[in-house]
Amino acid sequence: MKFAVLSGLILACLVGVNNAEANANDLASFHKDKGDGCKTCHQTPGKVADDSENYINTQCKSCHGDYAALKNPKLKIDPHDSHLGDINCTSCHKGHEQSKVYCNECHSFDLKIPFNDAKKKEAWDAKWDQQKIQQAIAKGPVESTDVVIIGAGSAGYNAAIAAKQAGAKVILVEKAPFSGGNSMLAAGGMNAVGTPQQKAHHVEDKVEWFVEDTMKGGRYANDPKLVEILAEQSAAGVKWLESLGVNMDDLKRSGGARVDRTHRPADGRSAGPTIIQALRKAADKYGVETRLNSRAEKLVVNDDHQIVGVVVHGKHSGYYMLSAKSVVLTTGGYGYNKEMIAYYRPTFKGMTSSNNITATGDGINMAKEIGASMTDIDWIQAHPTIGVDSRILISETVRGVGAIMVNAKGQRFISELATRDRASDAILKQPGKFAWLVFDNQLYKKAKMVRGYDHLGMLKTADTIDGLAKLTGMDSKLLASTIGDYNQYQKTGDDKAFHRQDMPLNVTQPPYYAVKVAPGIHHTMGGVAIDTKAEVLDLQSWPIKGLYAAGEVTGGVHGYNRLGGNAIADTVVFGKIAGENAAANALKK
Ligand code: MEZ
Repeated sequence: MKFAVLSGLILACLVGVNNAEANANDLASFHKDKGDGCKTCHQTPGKVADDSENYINTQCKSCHGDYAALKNPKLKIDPHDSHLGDINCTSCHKGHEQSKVYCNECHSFDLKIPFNDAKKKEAWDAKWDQQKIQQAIAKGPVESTDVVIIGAGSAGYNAAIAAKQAGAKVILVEKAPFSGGNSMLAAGGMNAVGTPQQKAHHVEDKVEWFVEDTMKGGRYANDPKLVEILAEQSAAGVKWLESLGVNMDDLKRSGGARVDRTHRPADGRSAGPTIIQALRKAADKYGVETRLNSRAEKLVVNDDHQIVGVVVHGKHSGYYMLSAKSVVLTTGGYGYNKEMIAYYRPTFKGMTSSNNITATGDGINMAKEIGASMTDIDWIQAHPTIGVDSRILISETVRGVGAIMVNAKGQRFISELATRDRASDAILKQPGKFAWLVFDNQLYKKAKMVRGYDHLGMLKTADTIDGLAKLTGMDSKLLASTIGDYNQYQKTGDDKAFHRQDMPLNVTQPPYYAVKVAPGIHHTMGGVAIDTKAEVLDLQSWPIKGLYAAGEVTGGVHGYNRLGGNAIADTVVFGKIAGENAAANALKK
């Protein structure tokens, strides 16, 4: 009886919601039909919200609860329990227009959202309107601050917190409705040398080794002065992240590194989301003003070619100029800008990308417009192991922990720990231009991130090697002999076939797993030229006064090929340097 009443109630609610939903045109009219006035969402009805839509989001949460409350354990894929973290509800749920599931941009989930068939409006950020930019400049600044930081990924947050700690007034602008950029997608970790973590794991390492590995990986095209700073300040960078609430106690090896120096969260979670969550909180705590839905569109310089401000295009506030003595570009690379990829590397045209949809090279283009110099702008990295049929990166950590890589027939073809450029080239020469990462239950238990791939349905699983071969279409005998040989190499510590340096695990314990991978755009090594103070250089190699940059928007740190774990290191070390110097410049008398 009780069950009947309860199920009747649930049904009535569902029917009620469905009817209301069927009658309503969009989320706003749905609320209105339920008797909620405009004030439910809007502080002052008729008046535009702040660009970040903070008020609306507080209202959403006050009625529906926060993300923890919205988690639904019955769902296999729960969009309210994702690596995006505690982002704004309005990132996906739109009041007066078509709602949008951001997860579908990278995953092949095809998740549905209420009102995804509402009227589609032209996106507020569809255009860069030069006339409006010029009008904003002619009108002059509507607001003044010490430092503007453009782009809220790891570099942006680190710069913002460092500048704020140095005493500057900081505004951090981000074009997306959520923060995190590419950093939020980073699976691996942060390279650092001389840390207590390396000591605890008995890893001997040296600053010179870090420098040498990075230079070798970058084919010696890197700026050695920048690489030295990266290595020298990496341990302090890990300490700084820890001071902001990030745990980096696990240690793994990435391709091209001679020892384990990639620091990762000890709970096995992906590094990027963990770091971004902590940085978001720290930025709030230190009073950084973060403006979402706010795209910087023009750097403004005076007649002496010094930075005086930025034109920002806000979702609700339109075009306005912010005056600032210092501006820091932390806009990331151009790994999701198809035109720029095709222009700079025609052979990569149409290749899949692991990048966030925000990585469109805006900072590079803005800096170019005011005469910034570019370094290695055409060097683009393909990561060898992007999941086929999605844009999900299968972290290098999986190979670092012990997975082997085989081709469509089941044969190894390169050391799994080769640098990314070599591994990607090798995969593209295999039949079908893809590969399988193969591992066993030992690795499944050790590399916790693998459970995430399993959860996403990316793994093939079988209790025998033969079964795995059947599932994946590999040749059973070849796969068995590849694994047999590898296990022998692992036992003797001598990879006679491909000279893999580190073989922590054999492949002997069922169940066995395979994940299909292929190369995809991962990192754009080139970008604005910077000096050791993270000042942006002009075409004569002089600093453009007041302009700083850090992270993937810059060139020079990684040469022609970035090593795994060096991106987060770059964003932390140079983000902090850029923030500190931007603050010092803005505050000097
Ligand atoms: O730094 C990276 O890009 C990295 C470690 C990626 C990965 O494979 O996890």
